[in-house]
Amino acid sequence: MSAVSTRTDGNVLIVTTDNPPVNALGAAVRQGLSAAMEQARNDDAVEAVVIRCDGRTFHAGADITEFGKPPVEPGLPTVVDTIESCTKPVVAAIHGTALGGGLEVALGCHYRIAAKSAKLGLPEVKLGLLPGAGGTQRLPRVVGVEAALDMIVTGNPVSATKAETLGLVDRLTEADALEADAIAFARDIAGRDSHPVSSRRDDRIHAAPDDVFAKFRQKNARKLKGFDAPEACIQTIEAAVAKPYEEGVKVERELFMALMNGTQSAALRHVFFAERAAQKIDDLPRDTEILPIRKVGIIGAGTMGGGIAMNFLSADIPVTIVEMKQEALDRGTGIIRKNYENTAKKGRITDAQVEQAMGHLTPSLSYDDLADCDLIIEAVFELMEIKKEVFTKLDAIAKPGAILASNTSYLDVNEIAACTSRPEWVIGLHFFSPANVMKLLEIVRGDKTAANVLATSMKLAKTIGKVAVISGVCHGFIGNRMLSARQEQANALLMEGALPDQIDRVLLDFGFPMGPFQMGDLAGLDLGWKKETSSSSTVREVLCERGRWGQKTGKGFYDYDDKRQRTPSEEVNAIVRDFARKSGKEQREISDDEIRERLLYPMVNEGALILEEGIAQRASDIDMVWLYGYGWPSYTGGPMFWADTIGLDTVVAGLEKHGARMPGLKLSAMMKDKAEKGGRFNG
Ligand code: T1G
Repeated sequence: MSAVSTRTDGNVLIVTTDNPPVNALGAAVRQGLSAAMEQARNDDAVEAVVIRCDGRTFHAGADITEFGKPPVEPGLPTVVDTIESCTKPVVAAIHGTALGGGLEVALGCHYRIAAKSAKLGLPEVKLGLLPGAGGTQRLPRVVGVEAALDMIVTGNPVSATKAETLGLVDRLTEADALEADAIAFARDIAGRDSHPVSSRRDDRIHAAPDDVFAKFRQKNARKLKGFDAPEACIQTIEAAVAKPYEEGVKVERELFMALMNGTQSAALRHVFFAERAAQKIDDLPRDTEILPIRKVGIIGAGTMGGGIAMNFLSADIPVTIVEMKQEALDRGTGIIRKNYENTAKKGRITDAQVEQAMGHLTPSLSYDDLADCDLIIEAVFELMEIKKEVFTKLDAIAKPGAILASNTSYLDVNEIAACTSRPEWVIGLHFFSPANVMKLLEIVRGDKTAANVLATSMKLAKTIGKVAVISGVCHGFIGNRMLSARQEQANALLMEGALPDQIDRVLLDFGFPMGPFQMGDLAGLDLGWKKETSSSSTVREVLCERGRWGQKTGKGFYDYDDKRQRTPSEEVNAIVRDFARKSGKEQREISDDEIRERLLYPMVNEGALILEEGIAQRASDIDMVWLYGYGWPSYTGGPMFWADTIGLDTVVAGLEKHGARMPGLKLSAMMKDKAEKGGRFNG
């Protein structure tokens, strides 16, 4: 059965693609569209054409699984040109999402009709690419330079309503009336003498001020730092303004191929599929029962509890939040409201949405108010005995079939589950701070966690907009366990002569939003520190004893001004040198390369051990943890994909070279074996 079929309705030829799941423009679809246009050209009874798709969406782009493989004719640029050059009017009927090559096909059409619920966009930049089928030249001619810059460089889709305002869509309709309205529209315009041809339009392309590109680059410099594709996107739109269409598409093709053959696009395509793979739990049947989560309980209204609550409130799921004392409860619910009001002030939500979310929140001082919750998440202090106390109480009050979850970030979920009579209903749901912002959710699977509890948690993660990754039980799960391996080396490098600023700069240059010592200052160096028991046994203790608790006291590893701008501290450098001398550590000049290798290679090695132990299902899951939980630069694909890119032999050689300075490191046998065989973590 061909992916593309045609039928006529009077003088209109309807070309329908049916290529689940998202009507990607793979080779068969491109060939089918070309053949359909041939049919339209040769059939005199046909006076207009409608291009539409069956299923949940219009074409959602080129088939990403074909990238990197030998090209199959016709290429998408040719298909789009064929559509555009048709002398009979072609109407695109858009529902769901017209994305990437899909929107380029629609731009090749002479008219576009869209369901009001549709979204239109060119997200190629998110794959480290740019629109490669004329989109960079046609879109600015249709919507103008500013709107095109925004759509192409951010890759964010626009609503059909916005698209109509921009002139990208000619008419809006109801989704269920789309096909009929498109055919009626096509029949209506069939008799017109001429039809708009995007590539030849110049009524909008020259309307932009000369400094539009300079201003755009300046405004977005920080956000786009490290990525190759955004700048290439801007250059193609500059070409659209400066050159005739035929010349502009040559610039587009050249830059497209350069990106396609680059490492960043390979990494970002890996991220695309890794994010979707993470949702799959290998040993769970696809029809595993999903439990309804209609009401959520949260214990602890502190920073984590409050942030976690917001995820459910924003998804219109009622939350009962419990605290021990009224004052703490008021403070916690007050911060939740303030966070929403701040978001509204930035225009990202309306005041009505603030009230709607807050309307779902029930503060309480009693565990009994959690008795009818479908899911209860504990977010109390990170101490095992406190966790056990809470779960023992929960076991007594929670209804049968309620999921009991811990937001622990390190502790043994099996041990917590063992203090209940229902360990199969216990799971770890490890959110990342700020929990209402960070996209990652580590779902920690205990030895006895039931399949329906796991599957329900994974589904719920998607409902609240999280990227969820399954982790087995070990200290620190996937993310924090690898972070500890890095921190150990960061502390060792400090003792050997590298200063906080140098170490942090190496990771900033690599693409992280901040380095280990900046992170420490942000989280607070006094976390887990007790003045009474402090004994100057680590640099961190000495800093705390000196009141250097981090940003909260205006000084930590760095000094901070009132705008929280950091400057290296001579006092800290002296403390570090003094500490090293007292610990008999010889100080030396250390290169940035050594620092990068000693911070990142042990993380990769720990990731390999995590894979060997089956704590993570697949290497790409580890990449998702680090991208969405710890700011690993996405254009390198994550630690495991990055290691594949630089070569596992390079990582193993680096670890062996620095081995003497990593006494505790256990080299992963699996990684060593793959390195010797030229293997990769990600297939
Ligand atoms: N190619 C191949 N497979 C795709 C695909 C694509 N373009 N889009 C989705 N899939 C698969 C996906 O892997 C998953 O598979 C299933 O479809 C459902 O997707 C020349 C160069 C459309 C908004 O970047 O953003 O055009 O896991 O889970 O949440 O200029 O998919 O089930 O096996 O994401 O409902 C540009 C990518 C391509 C859009 C639907 N297009 N897709 O979201 O479902 S580059 C894109 C999406 C291009 C041209 C260039 C989303 C979606 P599996 P899903 P969803």
